[in-house]
Amino acid sequence: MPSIQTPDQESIAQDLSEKSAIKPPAMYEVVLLNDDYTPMDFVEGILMRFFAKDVAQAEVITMQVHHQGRGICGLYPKDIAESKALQVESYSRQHHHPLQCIAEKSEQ
Ligand code: TYC
Repeated sequence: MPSIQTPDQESIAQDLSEKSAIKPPAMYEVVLLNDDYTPMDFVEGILMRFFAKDVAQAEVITMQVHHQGRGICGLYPKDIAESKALQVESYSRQHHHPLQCIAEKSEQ
């Protein structure tokens, strides 16, 4: 077996190692959007129930969404982020609130 690779073999080996390299999963932010109707205490409850925030953290994020239009609830792998966003919207509709929650790919 020759130890020196031809240019072709080299580029194939490099291609394979790049493809099989173990990368951390892309992370997604779960984001709450502001609206004019959902009560503040309901949003705080969402943050505690679905994102394990304590009261103080929930108040800070709720006010951030209220004043800035959006706020990050947490960072998760894609399937978990999408599932949480769906659960939050479903729970909100069950309680007749229009709260919107989305999952967005993180740039970090
Ligand atoms: N803006 C809402 C109000 O004044 C409160 C609110 C906060 C709504 C955060 C949605 O994600 C939200 N009642």
